[in-house]
Amino acid sequence: MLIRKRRGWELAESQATPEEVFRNRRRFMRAAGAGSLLLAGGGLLSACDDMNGGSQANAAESDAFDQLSEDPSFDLYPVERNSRYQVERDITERELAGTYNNFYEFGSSKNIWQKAEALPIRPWTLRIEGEVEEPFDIDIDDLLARMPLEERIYRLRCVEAWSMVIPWSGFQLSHMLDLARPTSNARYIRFTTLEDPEVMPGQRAGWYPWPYIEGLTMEEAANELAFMGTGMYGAPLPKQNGAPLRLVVPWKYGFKSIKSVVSIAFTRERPVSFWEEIAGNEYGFWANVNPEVAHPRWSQAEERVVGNDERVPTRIYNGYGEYVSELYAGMDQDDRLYR
Ligand SMILES: Nc1nc2c(c(=O)[nH]1)N[C@H]1C(S)=C(S)[C@@H](COP(=O)(O)O)O[C@H]1N2
Ligand SMILES: [Mo]
Repeated sequence: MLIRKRRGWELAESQATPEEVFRNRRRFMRAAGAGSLLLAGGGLLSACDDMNGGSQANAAESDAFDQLSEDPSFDLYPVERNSRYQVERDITERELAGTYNNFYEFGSSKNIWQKAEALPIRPWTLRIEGEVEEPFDIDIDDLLARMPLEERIYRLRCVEAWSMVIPWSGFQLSHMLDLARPTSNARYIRFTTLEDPEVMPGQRAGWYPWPYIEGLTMEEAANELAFMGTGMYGAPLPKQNGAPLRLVVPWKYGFKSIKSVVSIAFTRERPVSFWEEIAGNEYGFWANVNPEVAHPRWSQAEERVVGNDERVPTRIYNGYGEYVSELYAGMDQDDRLYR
């Protein structure tokens, strides 16, 4: 394996590294999904269960970040790191985070980054609607100019039992709540991904309930950890990672962190999310990371660290219990995942 490990404290280097250097530092990508966690059974075609990955197909030089210098928000980054959020594990190699992705709009393998280059990210308008004082549209670059951008290093735990550690750039979701001015009727937020089958081949597959939708309660959205990602590794968000705007909720399984968001709607009723509609008994609304509640088809007790394939114990709320366990006090263990 040719994957060089970068220690957490080395991030400063990558943060300070100009895009030129990143782009010239192209690496062979072999590792990632190769051969791990082959599961028996699994007749059901659904959510995120491409568990043995697909990035081994990508055993060539990747230009996974070439697009970024053309992004109009390029000069906003890097942004200052918020040191409140520490992760004791190594930061995932940038190349891996940018080439081992789940983005079903572009296909069900992990190797979709080239296809995602077709995603048009400008102009990009975010619609704020539903139970708000006044619905409005905001242009992504106006939004970026108004939000206090910061960097946060968060764990990412996919329901497929692999994990990464990613330095996101973006802003705390609560700042956008202030901007949106929800009414007292708002109990949930429904996030929606762009729908455009012309550029998203996965959306031509009729058996999925497009567009991708995710939801949070207002209390979850107001939690300090809830974050809107606009960049990563000190640069704008690559398209394959959900440019220009995606949710990042690190205490929940990765599928909750919806990519390429075009609408944020405040609702009275709990939204039904994309994977919940496909298989609600496997991918519930709450989807809080919980080593004790197995997925119906596999254990969640351990996770595979993408980059070195180490197996480590999964942590309740993905290690963020001190921030979020209050939100679920009194809720039944199983309900946290399935209901
Ligand atoms: N719109 C959309 N958002 C999505 C997905 C998707 O298929 N479509 N996949 C989810 C899953 S299963 C995971 S694990 C994360 C992966 O984010 P990353 O590719 O940036 O690591 O995105 C989530 N957001
Ligand atoms: Mo996932």
